[in-house]
Amino acid sequence: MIVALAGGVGGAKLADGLYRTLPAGQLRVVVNTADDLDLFGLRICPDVDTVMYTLAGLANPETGWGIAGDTFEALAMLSRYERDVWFKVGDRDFATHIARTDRLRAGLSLTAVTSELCRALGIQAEILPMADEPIATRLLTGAGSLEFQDYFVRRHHEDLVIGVEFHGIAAARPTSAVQNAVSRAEAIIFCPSNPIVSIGPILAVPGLRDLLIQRAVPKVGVSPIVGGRALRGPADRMLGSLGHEISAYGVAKLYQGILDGFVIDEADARLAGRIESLGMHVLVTPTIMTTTGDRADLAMRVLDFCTQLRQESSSRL
Ligand code: FO1
Repeated sequence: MIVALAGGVGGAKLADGLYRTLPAGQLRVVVNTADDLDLFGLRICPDVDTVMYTLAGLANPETGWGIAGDTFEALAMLSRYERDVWFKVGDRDFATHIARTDRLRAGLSLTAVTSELCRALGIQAEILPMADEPIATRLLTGAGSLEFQDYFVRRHHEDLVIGVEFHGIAAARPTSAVQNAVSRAEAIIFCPSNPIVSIGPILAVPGLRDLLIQRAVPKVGVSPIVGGRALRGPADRMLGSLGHEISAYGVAKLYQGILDGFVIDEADARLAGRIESLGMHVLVTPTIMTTTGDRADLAMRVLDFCTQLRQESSSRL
């Protein structure tokens, strides 16, 4: 069984490749929940839903988030009622949030509700929220402290980020489902998600980083930065404004002491030596996932890399 850590669209693509490559039931994806928000009285979990829709084959291929072919009639009606509709929730997507909120209000945990939704969508992998407690990323910017989706969607992630806070994180604990997944994993893969606001919150759940460090199995990350640029979103600018190198090396350095392998794109081959000096093995390979075939190809290469690391560590014993 393989565990993947993922945030939004980039992470969901590799999770999908792993899902299509591994035997049914052999993938558990631990997903960031610090982007979650309450809107129109509903609980919305964008990263959980992005992974869920992607694995179910429902995701909108143009945006990577939301549902393919969704309509926006409910949002248009809300606009007539003069409600602010900057966060584009489609009609079918609304149904997910209604079902989730209904079950949360009935007393189920986010983990249990997510499991119900995944089962209903026929997903044969476990999608595990990183925690059941509500956690909310806030970005400290020149325009003040902003809620994550306010920064990301409403303000088009244009503000310079000078600090990041995960509100509620101190009270959070790894769920028993996440603990169980990590303790049974044969390999752990950090998907190419934003290391600061997607993987960062997962590692900040008290106790989770140590659980990962303690596991003596291959732990491999895939860089979301290629040629000094984020494949999507603000990861490159965020790394820079927070004082990190804007490169695959800058990402690897954030994972130093946790990962033993790092996958970088051929465009970044010259960084391999520096990343190895962080104590990681490096795989240089094409990492850009344009087609669904690319997802499975990358997943296979990452899994082969894990097997190679496992063989090397057992031959050293
Ligand atoms: N991203 C956008 O850029 N604009 C949107 O209007 C938007 C709406 C939205 C609705 C539901 C959902 O699950 C995701 C949505 N996203 C939207 C994506 C989301 O804001 C980000 O991809 C993640 O939070 C970052 O990982």
